[in-house]
Amino acid sequence: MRRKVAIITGVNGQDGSYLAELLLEKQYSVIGLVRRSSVNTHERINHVINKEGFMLLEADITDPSSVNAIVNRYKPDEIYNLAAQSHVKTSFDQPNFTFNVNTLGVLNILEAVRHFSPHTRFYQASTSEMFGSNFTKAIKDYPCTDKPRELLKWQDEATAFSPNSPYAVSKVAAHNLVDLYRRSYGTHASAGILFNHESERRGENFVTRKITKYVGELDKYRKKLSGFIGILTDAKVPDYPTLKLGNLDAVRDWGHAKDYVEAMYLMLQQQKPDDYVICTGKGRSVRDFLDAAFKSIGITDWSKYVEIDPQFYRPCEVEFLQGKCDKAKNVLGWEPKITFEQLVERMVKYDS
Ligand code: NAP
Ligand code: G4F
Repeated sequence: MRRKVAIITGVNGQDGSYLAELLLEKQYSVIGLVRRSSVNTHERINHVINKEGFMLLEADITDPSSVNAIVNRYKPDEIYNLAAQSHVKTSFDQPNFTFNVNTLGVLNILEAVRHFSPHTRFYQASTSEMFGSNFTKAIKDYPCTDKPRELLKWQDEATAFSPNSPYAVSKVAAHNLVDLYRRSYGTHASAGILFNHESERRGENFVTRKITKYVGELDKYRKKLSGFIGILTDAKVPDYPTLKLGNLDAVRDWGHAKDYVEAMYLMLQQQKPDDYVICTGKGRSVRDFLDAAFKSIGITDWSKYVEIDPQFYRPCEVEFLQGKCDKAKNVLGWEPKITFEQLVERMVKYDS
């Protein structure tokens, strides 16, 4: 049987590495694209590089020549575009670069598909950041109980976009291009509106991994110390450096990346291209994440370890993201498997 061919851009990123594993398990030939670097950036994919069916090629998605040449040569069944300048705070400092990669890069791939491989199915990594401060709301009544009325808030495919960063604006523009190419040229292009997803492979400057790296290191240090001074209490380890963070009240809907790449794959197996929200449905604050991470190493009061540093505030913040993914559940049959508690525990354990 012919192996399906898939191209993954951003294969050495968090999601790219999980998706490469998934597609190889499904017997795809996977072509992973990486941009040129003076150092080795393959840390997350070292374990797949020599697997049968995997090939690594160099291409920068901002360079149409390299994109055109690869799409024309391999005419893949599927392209998953995961490459991006994906850090929201960085996008305020490097807006042009962010637009070049996140918007023009997408245009380059869509054009390459249109001209050289129109049968190719395309996945675009859209994001819940596109909703910005917007959400849909409803009041839930409990008529037969004394329970107070509850205000419910969420974002789904019907919620209007209201981007709050250059990153989010660049992703809205790319999202609109996907829709335009679908309607104009019949391109089989789908966009996954993914809420935050993390993992043991998450970049170290995203808030979850920044926290678990710190907590993991602290755990190792406390264990070493307890060898000398016995069982440790909640009391702060003397002279231990603090963890400097920004807005602790922001709410995010955090899932595990391994579950989310499954949704990407399912989107491209559908007859009809479409957009899907992918999330867990449960928002938690950065404080909640801190609670869970510190609790996993036996610390309930983390206040002595954490310091607010305004340098991590953003010029414009997204305060609340909590998705509703009924469409993905009904059409794709997708549901997240890894819980928030398991996610935090896995990340802290990996970093300890
Ligand atoms: P990530 O770890 O930052 O990976 C992004 C990858 O893109 C990196 O490997 C990077 O290469 C590559 N890249 C950047 N610019 C490139 C260029 N010009 N040409 C080729 N490759 C380039 O991000 P992620 O968390 O895996 O996210 C994957 C995608 O999903 C991104 O588009 C992101 O915006 C989107 N997304 C992520 C989340 C989330 O919570 N993780 C949620 C919604 C949407 P280097 O390794 O060389 O830097
Ligand atoms: O971990 P973050 O940097 O992720 P953010 O901004 O939500 O973006 C991530 O998720 C998006 C999906 O919604 C993706 F599209 C995007 O590519 C990326 O993967 O920040 C989460 C929250 C923010 O509200 C931020 O202000 O944590 C807050 N925060 C507080 N202290 C911090 C810090 N964020 C970072 N990165 N570093 C801090 O010290």
